[in-house]
Amino acid sequence: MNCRVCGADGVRPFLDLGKTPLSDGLVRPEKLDGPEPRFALDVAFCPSCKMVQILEDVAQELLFPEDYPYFSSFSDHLLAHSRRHATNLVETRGLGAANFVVELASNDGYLLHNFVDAGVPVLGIDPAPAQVQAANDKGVRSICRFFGIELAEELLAAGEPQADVIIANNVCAHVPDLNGFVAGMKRLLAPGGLITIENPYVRDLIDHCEFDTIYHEHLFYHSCTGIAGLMERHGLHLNHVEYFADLHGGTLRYHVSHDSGRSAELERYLAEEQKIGLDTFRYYEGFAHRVEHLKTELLALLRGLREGGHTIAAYGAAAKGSTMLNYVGIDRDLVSFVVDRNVHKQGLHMPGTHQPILPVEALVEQRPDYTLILAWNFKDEIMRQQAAYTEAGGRWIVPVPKPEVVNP
Ligand code: DWN
Ligand code: ZN
Repeated sequence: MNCRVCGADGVRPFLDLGKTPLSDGLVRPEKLDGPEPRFALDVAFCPSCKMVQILEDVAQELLFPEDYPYFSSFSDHLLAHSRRHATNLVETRGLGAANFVVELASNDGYLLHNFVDAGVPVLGIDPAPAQVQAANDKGVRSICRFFGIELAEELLAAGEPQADVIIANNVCAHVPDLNGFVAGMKRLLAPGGLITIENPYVRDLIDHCEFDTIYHEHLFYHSCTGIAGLMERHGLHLNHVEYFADLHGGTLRYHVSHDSGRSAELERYLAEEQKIGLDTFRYYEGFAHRVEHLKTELLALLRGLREGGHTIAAYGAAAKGSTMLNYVGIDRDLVSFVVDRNVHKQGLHMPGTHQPILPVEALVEQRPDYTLILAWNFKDEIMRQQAAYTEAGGRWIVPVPKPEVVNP
């Protein structure tokens, strides 16, 4: 088992989530009785470059098919976060018509439209056709491609300028050739330019038992230590880091450039990661036991409610929700349906466990006694939005960090 990033052997597995369907592989009704591919899902730690990674390779075409269902614009919280980020960059870097901002994995233009509104030229790059179409429809110039060093060279050869800002949110977990991806960023970044990279923080995954954020789309689980080493190997430098506790269960935004120099905040994070041993296998080796305990607790809670005659639904046909349902073994008898605001997901079924995905109105219409929040990273926004369900007596269950019934 060689490391995907540094090539060293001796990568050490610490969690096996079993044969798992693809988390965004939502099932069409007519395909429910058909074959559904499942793949092993093992997570490991590289003692050399400290990168946490999964061991299985699933073809990108399978992970990101033509009908890839994830659209970023279905979360008000994420849209507000993105707007703040764009506005801050425009103001602090004085961006205008003479500048150029590129987003890698730009989805449906959820973030870049803020730069367009500010008169800053942009280019969105994303491999999902429907999302790219949605971005172009809203005036965000986007191309449907996977990014890497080849595309960076192609863009420059075609006359595109180097970028003053490159944004890469929730994509550096997804790219098999992470080295080619970073080399492409190095090539595309203008002198004095800035790269900002957002990813869920592997420390929160372990500390808050967020095992459901592990799925085949997410090849890597990042830390300051891992990112710093990765960037140095490509002539880039990690300069600063910001933390957002309320995004995707805990997100770090890494600031990277051609120039060296580390902020006090980054030095603090690096020292803390070393102090808690996040750069050693010891930090991960007890995690599987904690995940197994959460599974047992959640199943007991759900089975107890069902044996008491209560009905249970779920909220959020999220990729993490698929890992949660399949690993814990939450079938349609325990949870009868899932609701989701994303119209592209409604009418389909959850991977593996096959609960139907309904519009969110079904919560008030069908009034299940309890609703398990699979998209727990947005639980506050969701419970606020579904106040009518709560007022009608509906109760909420949050699965991580500890399965419990919560009152908004
Ligand atoms: O890298 C990724 C992570 C960071 O986010 C991608 N795999 C895409 C995504 O993963 P996910 O599918 O687990 O993401 P979300 O954004 O946590 O999924 C939320 C789901 O809940 C979406 O299907 C949209 C839905 N939703 C909703 O129905 N009502 C979300 C909100 C906020 C709502 O109010
Ligand atoms: Zn490595």
